Amino acid sequence: MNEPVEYLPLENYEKLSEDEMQQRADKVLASLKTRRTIRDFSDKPVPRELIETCIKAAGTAPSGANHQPWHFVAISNPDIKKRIRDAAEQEEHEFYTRRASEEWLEALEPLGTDTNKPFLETAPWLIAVFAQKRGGVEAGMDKKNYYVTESVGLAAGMLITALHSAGLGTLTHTPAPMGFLTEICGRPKGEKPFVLLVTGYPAKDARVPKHALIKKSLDDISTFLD
Ligand code: IYR
Repeated sequence: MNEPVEYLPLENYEKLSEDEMQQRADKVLASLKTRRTIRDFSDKPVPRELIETCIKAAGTAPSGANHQPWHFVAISNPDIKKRIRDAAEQEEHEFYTRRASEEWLEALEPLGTDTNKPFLETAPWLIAVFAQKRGGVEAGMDKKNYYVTESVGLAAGMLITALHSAGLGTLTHTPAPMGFLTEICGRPKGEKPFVLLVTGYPAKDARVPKHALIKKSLDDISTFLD
């Protein structure tokens, strides 16, 4: 027979007035509106503890059956960053010269991206996010995980939000394919690289493509059935 579910009272719920709720939502929006994906990073070091705190924040994300099917590898070691840059640039060269369709290259044109990825060495931290096919609610378990992509996507979004809120710039980088990250980061074969988050301070002269400032309106992105 199944064990009965054990429940605990909900704790730490912050009850706010409607005015306070709106003010909080306005503040979150104002902050998130200032987030930009950047590719020009300063080499100024960022304390490891700040990165640890942001990873802990990401680790609070909801996940299928609460299996938390993610692993974050935070890299500041210059030799490892160089290995990652070399491998990524090799893949990107293939992508830009052979693999990408005309349509894809056209979509990327306004972003000004190319094979060259100096930020992979300049930025103080790279955070490789891995998705685990198997795991479980506790470390060391080996059960099937569920909604892995959705769960890791949510955690990655929360990581970006945490890093941005902490005053860091980020680049959501997806060198394709990124299988090389599994080997360089020493992760098991059952873990799939999900995204490589580049983070640090923006360079003094950091620029962003105008294209990235186009944001769809509320009407474009939502429907209310009330
Ligand atoms: N991975 C390549 C290409 C690239 C693809 C998309 I979709 C982007 O939004 C940006 C870049 C690169 O990093 O250059």
